[in-house]
Amino acid sequence: MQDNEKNPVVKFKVITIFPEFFKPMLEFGIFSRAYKKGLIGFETIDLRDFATDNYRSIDDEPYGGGSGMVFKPVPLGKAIKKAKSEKKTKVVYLTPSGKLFNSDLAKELAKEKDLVFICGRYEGIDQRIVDLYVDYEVSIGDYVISGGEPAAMIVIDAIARQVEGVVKEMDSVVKDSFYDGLLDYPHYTRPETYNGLRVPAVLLSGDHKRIELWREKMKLVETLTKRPDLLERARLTETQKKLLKEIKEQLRKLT
Ligand code: 6GU
Repeated sequence: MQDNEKNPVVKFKVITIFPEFFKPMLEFGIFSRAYKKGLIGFETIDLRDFATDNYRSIDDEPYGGGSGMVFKPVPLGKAIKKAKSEKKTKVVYLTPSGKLFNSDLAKELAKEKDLVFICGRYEGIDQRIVDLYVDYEVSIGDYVISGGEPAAMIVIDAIARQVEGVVKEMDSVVKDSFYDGLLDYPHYTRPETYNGLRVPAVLLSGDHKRIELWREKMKLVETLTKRPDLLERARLTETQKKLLKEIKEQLRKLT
């Protein structure tokens, strides 16, 4: 898959044995629109093109024995060198042993101009590639999936959303879950009553100040009830701290 000719804000390059995996990203949704507008660059690099034998083999048995196969350093090293055309390229290796990906890391990586992603398969890649070339080892969660490709898609999409202009209204990115370390407030649309459940009255009041306050409060309620761990790390504003105190007091009264 070749990159478009425009001058993107961030360029993503993915080293993979399954380039076809990424085609839908360029066909549907927000990422595809940003790519077509030239805001973001995207390119896949087929690892097998860098194989050094007639069988196009890119993996081998692990030294020391054991199960699974390991990506050989020679083809992968060549693919990385090809991908690292620009000086300031950063290399991201997707692995369950990596640092847990989150909104802060997405924002940090969105400041880069040129990012290369290595999608592992099998037991992993030769450690010397990590030692020599990898800047970030990134995991998408505490579970194992069969290859780095779906993880790369997730990480790339999340980074792209932080690039100015990719999401039409940056306002909606700022209000997304996690942007300020909290979960989002609940959303409602027509009809007013659905299966006997009414939309919260405040949202129909037309009183924007009250609606804002309700939403701020609900973000805290959502986070407190579903992800209390996030609250410990979130840097709350004075207003949020006050609201949280009120919420906790109300909850205490209920129990
Ligand atoms: Cl990045 N890759 C694989 N294979 N499994 C994972 C992962 C990545 N993150 C969590 N599990």
